[in-house]
Amino acid sequence: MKFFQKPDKQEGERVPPGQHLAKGFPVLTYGETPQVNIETWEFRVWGLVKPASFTWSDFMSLPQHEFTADFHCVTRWSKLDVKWTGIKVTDFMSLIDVEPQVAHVMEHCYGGYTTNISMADFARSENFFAFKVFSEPLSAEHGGPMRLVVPHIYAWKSAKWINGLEFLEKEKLGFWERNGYHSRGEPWAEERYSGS
Ligand SMILES: Nc1nc2c(c(=O)[nH]1)N[C@H]1C(S)=C(S)[C@@H](COP(=O)(O)O)O[C@H]1N2
Ligand SMILES: [Mo]
Repeated sequence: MKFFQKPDKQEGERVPPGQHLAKGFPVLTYGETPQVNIETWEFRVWGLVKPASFTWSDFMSLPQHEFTADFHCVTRWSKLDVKWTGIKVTDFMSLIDVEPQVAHVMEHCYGGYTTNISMADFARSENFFAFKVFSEPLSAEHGGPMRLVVPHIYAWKSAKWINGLEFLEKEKLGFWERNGYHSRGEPWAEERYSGS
């Protein structure tokens, strides 16, 4: 049994260069999987924004949508048509007061992982905070209870166990970005490593 399958023609057009289709849904985590309880779950915003904190029920009172999106890991596996349930980043953004000079965002997580993204790549209506995948509550290993999904960028920017956003004028680098990964990570341009 092979772990990776060659994409067929139709699917092939949706698989970025240098990627193969994964069988199943691999888990890619650096370090331990945090166990996060929704009763005590807290999501904070800070930096160039009016500081605020949100509970699980604050998030659940926002409009919920189904999203179907392809998922591309920089370690060269992709998974097409992942079906998620979540809340649009743009709906969440309407709750907070970000200063006009903000151009970058640092995503923060339970467990300490960070990843940076430009405001232009972040504040898009096709990006979402996911709490279900394939109609089931998101498992801890896939980032439950809540993760970010940014479909148009390599999945290391889709922060699992996300619990905060830091709004910045100048770019700061997150965990993988400090360790040689590209600051943007667009899969069709194969922006895998910094300097590429
Ligand atoms: N907090 C956190 N988020 C993370 C990671 C991580 O190690 N910690 N890994 C990233 C990477 S490299 C990928 S490919 C995806 C993998 O998501 P999955 O484990 O649900 O497949 O999560 C991303 N988000
Ligand atoms: Mo990844």
